[in-house]
Amino acid sequence: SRTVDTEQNDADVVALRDAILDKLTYHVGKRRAVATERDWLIATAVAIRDLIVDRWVSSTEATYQQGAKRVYYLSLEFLIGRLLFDNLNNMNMIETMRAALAGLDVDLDKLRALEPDAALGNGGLGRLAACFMESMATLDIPAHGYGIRYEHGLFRQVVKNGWQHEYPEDWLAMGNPWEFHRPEVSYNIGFGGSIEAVPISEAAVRHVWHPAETVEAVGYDTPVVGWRGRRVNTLRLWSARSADPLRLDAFNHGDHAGALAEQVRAESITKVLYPSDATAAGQELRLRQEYFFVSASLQDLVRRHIRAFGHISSLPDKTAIQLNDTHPAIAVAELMRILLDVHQIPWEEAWRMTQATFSYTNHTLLPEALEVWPVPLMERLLPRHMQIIYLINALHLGKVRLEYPSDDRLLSSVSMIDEQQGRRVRMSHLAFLGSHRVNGVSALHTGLMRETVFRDLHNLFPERIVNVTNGIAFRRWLFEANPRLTRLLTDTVGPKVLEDENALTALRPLASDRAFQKRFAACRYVNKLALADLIRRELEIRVDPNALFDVHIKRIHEYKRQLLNILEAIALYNAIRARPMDDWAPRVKIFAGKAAASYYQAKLVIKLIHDVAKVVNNDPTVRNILKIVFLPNYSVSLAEMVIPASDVSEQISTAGMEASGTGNMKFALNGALTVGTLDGANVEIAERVGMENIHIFGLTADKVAARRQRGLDAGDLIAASPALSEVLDSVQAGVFSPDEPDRYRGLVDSLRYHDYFLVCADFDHYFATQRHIADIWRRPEEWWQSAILNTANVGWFSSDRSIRDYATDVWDVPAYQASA
Ligand code: DL6
Repeated sequence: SRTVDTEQNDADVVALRDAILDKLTYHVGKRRAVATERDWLIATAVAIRDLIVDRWVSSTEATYQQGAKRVYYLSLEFLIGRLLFDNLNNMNMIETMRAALAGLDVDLDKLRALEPDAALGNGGLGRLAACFMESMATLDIPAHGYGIRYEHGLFRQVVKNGWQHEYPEDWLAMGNPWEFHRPEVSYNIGFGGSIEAVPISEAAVRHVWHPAETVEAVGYDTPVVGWRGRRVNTLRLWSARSADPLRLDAFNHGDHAGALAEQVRAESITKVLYPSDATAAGQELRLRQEYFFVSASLQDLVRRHIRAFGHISSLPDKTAIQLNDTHPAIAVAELMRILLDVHQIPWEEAWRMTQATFSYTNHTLLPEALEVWPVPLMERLLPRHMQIIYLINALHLGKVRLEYPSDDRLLSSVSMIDEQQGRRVRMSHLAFLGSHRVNGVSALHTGLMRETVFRDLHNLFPERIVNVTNGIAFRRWLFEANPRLTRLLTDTVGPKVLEDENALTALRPLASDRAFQKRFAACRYVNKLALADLIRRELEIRVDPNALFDVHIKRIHEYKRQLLNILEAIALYNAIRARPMDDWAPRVKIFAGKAAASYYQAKLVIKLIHDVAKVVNNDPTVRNILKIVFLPNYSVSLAEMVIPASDVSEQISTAGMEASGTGNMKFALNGALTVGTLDGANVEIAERVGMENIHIFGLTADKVAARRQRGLDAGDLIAASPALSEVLDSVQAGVFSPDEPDRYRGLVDSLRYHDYFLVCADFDHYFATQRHIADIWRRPEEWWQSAILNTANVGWFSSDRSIRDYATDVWDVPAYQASA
């Protein structure tokens, strides 16, 4: 049978090679002799896409035939990254493809590196959406993702002299081989205008919205391949265009730019990913983006439902719509509009259907990231929706008033209209009231939701808030990103580890096995060699792959406290200089991440990291004991390279501020030890790996709240910490910024007098914890035992588990079980 297998493999390789050549000729239109690497990439992608399409068609047909309930995931962000390896990996075709391309003298790994990242998201929220799409396909859940096909995704970060600069990213410049343009799938999206009340009986009127402006939404479909091609779902992204391509009369009169003005205005809706990541989003364009994609998606899914089931009334039985944060929350009013105005469903029934259909995930408690839209803007842009929101609110407040007749505080807290700084619509309240389930993304975060932002709504609707802790797609973050470790795992545990995340627990007994530890460490070492090579090529900095790689990669934000990390680096630098002959564990501190373009403090932290790196990396006393590296233009692909090469994972947010984190899970899965606060999902990681295998420090969320109550002046703490005093004094004095000694004066002042993120409060404990980690690093048996136990115990953080939780607790749909 071995011979039969080999022959089959050979036949597969030949068939694939022929298919690629065929695509090169007939899809790309090139001869082999003149084909560029880009041509090969397209031909390869399209060849594999054909195989995917076969599964796609059968998945779609089966869903129609079974009349299955569908899940719709509405998200303004899908941080997909590259798809070539993801698709090959899930189709189990990496090696066949490698061989087929080798026969054509083409290197698969070169093609992989050539593919642009689809960066249609800012950070964790968008990446979670991508992992969830993959898990839904893997678990055989009929699901569609809906979002925006941004022409320019998250900006390209270039660091010049330590300062971040933003440039437009251009992922579509070479075309996108994965997507299918669907010009026939288009919907009109209205904005502005007026409402006409047309009497339809003595007692009733029908509202007709006459928009002042109409934009067309056109669909682009990308197949989403589940593990082993079990199921292929659809990610449908909308692009905007104007109904009329140009005004010919104006053009013919010589007004060439004016003739295109409408087109430009329409297309601007899907031009760029909104750069907000927890910053106030007050721009009209953002609201237009939100309504645009929500309206197109709802029109599309309602049309599909009616085609499959004949009538709108069964919508909630056959449809679950997940609102990924409040960005799509206007969907609640839009579905009400469709039910009331288009299908003439009575209000009570329409509201019941809406609540039964929607559920909403909250991803942040940060006040500046909770969307509120000024009422005048809403009235101007979405007049009919504003009427509906007023009525939902009036009925809701009427019920509350009946139960709590004179509680004005309660009424204003649960109202959808915030009256505090002008009248603004609270999108979180709209999403909450329009949903049957509202979830947080880690146990701690869900608890805080119940106690803080949603406290009063939670008391009114105590069943509504549930927790679904986030997860990550192991296919991408272990199998694809770390093939060496994956091979070790399949050799040791068997192939079931690829199917069932719980199989990782079989590693536990091996954690103290020295021979296994060595094999585990060897995988890391090879990954570190590759990363060291990248650092040398990108930054011309040489790092020692035997040093401890201490990694902090994520969006740059004050609450994520890259500042705490770099201050700790300065303290370590001071200590090394004070006692250069001590037995220091060599360490490379690696940072990467983007700051929102308008977020000055975050950009200043990037500059500080570079300034400190320049001094430390060039100081002969430090020799190679400490190196500091900032890798520019952080992306999904960069994370895939860095995480498997990391020894320490920095998850050091101010407790109570990181809703979950998902990077923390990726590192732990790949065997890095976490240094972290009891924040977000770190809490649950600690529960699973055991407190002895994670390095927790700092104030807890309760203590953070208490400390903030007492005031934010950190004078007493600084005075009590010689190390911190020395660090702050040197930064303030311009030791790291001799070209501009006052550069960090404001930053240090805010730490001294307004330490909102508790950097000073957590500093000493963080510093001591880092030294403890260095001690363990010097005891390899202990280190690798701990690393292996991390990998062994974090199977629960698979996004398959998260999606199973959604399937049972939120959507009421069946999900595939490996053992079934
Ligand atoms: O739930 C995904 C992800 C969490 O892991 C992060 O902790 C959380 O910050 C992020 N939330 C957002 C929303 N805006 N903000 N901030 O990106 O969601």
